[in-house]
Amino acid sequence: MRLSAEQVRQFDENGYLFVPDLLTPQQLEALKQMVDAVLDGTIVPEPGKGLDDFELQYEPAVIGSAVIPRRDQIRVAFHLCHSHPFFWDHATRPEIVDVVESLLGEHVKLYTDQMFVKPAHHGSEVPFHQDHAYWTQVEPYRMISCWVALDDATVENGCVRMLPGTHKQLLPHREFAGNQRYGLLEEDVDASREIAVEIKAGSAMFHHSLTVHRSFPNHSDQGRRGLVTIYMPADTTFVKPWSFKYGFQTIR
Ligand SMILES: O=C(O)CCC(=O)C(=O)O
Repeated sequence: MRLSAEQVRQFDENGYLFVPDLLTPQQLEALKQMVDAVLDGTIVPEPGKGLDDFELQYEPAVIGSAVIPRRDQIRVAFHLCHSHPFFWDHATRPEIVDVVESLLGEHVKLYTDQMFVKPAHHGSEVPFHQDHAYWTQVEPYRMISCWVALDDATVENGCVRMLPGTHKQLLPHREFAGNQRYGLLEEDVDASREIAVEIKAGSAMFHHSLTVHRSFPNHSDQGRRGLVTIYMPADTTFVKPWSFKYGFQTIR
């Protein structure tokens, strides 16, 4: 779906855009089944990738627990689209890339994906950050993430929270201890402007790589998974070396 001029204007103003019903119920169901299989370890990456398992980050408070299922111990799964063709097909879906093209122009490269799992009861927070603080190898500072909800994302289970209009400049980030080693503190931003973006499963939010956002821990009974695919304009300049092992392929 190409965006309307009004949707592009909203994105330019806020630095993010909600897109309802991006996936059909059938597409969502197929995606959830594959994600469950990744989390349960019942599928493995495509042969030839040199990987025994997907690239996973675990929740430190529960890693290795004998009583909590593996799927509820995982915090983030990285680079699924580079490890299994099903997720490549998701990252290059016309429904998503059409929206990205409306925002970035007609030549688009795929960077990667990250699945933020946030399991029920012990999903941990993601502190305030701008994605581009991790990607300063590329200029201009303008990449796009598509965050697709696999479960209903609510205030209770830790939906993503955006600071509208913060996509105009890169803020100095700090080194943190813990999972997310680099981010912003509350005092670095105007947190009073924060919007909790609740998203129904199958719907999506697209955000600019400079828009400040975070998510809270999940203390609820409902898991909250979001699959994020990340794109850059194909004419991006690499101002510093970025030896990303999967490379950056032009997908449109
Ligand atoms: O899903 C989350 O909780 C965080 C998402 C995020 O930080 C991102 O999409 O860049």
